[in-house]
Amino acid sequence: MRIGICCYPSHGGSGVVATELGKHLAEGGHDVSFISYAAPLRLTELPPRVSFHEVEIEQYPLLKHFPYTLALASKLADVVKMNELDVLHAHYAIPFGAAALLAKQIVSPRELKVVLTLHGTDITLVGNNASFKPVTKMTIENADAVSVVSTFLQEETVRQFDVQRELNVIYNFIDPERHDLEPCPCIPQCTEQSQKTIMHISNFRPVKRIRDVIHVFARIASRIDSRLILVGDGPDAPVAQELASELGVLDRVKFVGIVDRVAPLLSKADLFLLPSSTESFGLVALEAMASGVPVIASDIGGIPEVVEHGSTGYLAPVGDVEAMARHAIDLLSDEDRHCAFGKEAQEQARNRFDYRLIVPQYESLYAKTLTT
Ligand code: GMT
Repeated sequence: MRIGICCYPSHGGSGVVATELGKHLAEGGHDVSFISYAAPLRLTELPPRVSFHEVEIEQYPLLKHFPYTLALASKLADVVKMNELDVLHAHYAIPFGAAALLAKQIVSPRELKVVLTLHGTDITLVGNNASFKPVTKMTIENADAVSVVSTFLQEETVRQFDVQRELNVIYNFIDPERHDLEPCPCIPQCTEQSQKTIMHISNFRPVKRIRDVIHVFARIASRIDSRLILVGDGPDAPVAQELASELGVLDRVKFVGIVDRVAPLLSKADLFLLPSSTESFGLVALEAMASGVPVIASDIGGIPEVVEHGSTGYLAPVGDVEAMARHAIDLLSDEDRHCAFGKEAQEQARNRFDYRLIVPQYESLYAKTLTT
């Protein structure tokens, strides 16, 4: 098939899923065209059968706000015609789903199928905002096929947008080999390493509850020799720094910034924290598990579909930093249990979320749209 993928190129989970999906599809023999305003973070080089098309953003004095969605729709239509695409796969309803539907109209009567993947905040936050809600609903209703990244998001989409159509659950995925390249974190943590490494990776937006990350870490650090590695960047990064200083743990917090490969860092972690207020799936939690790192997270959204309380990590109510810290301290103080959790996390990540299980589900969805 000839597939176009449009997504956010930045370090959010939807861009990561879209990019890795495109690369695996190309490995499987499909032609894949990425369309975005910048090359996606994990598309550092172009593998065979992959092309990248940049949406140009120009400023005109007349336009106070550049209408990116329209420029994107025009570019999508151009690439559809030029590369003779069969399917346009939009990751995130706003603006990609809407722009893909516009492109479909532009190229009409040429046949083009639009597949939309809803990732989470496009339903729970952004797309649900009154300024976008009618467009989000129209996009979900008019795409040729829609997938969602968890059963939670499936139910939430129906609840918030009152849509009747089929929403196919296709989970996020990992490439086990990528995590294999790194040493199993069980080895250093159980034999040589005395200082424990706690890790958090995100885009530092309010939904990630960065303050909770610092509060949980401060409690852990008061009982266990440990350091906190913060990976990523975003508006709440200064909040983390201020609070860590206030709580007297700043010297044990390291800010790594944005990285394109998280597996090497995860191989150094003993525990991963994800105390988000909402999370439709939690791709970073899955990546941590794939590296054998147990997860302490909020019992919210799609996280319980990924992290199993009491065997691959622990879940606690949103904001319950006491419970999260208690679970973390208990786990880090019991080497046997910590190792068992790490191994179970790695096994579940590989048995349930290997890309070889998930990518064919997208291929079937594309094939289904092309036969209807
Ligand atoms: O909030 C983020 O982490 C970014 C966001 C995105 O769209 O890039 O992530 C969402 O999509 C990921 C990939 O499907 C999911 O794993 C994340 O859980 C989801 N984030 C939220 O729902 C907050």
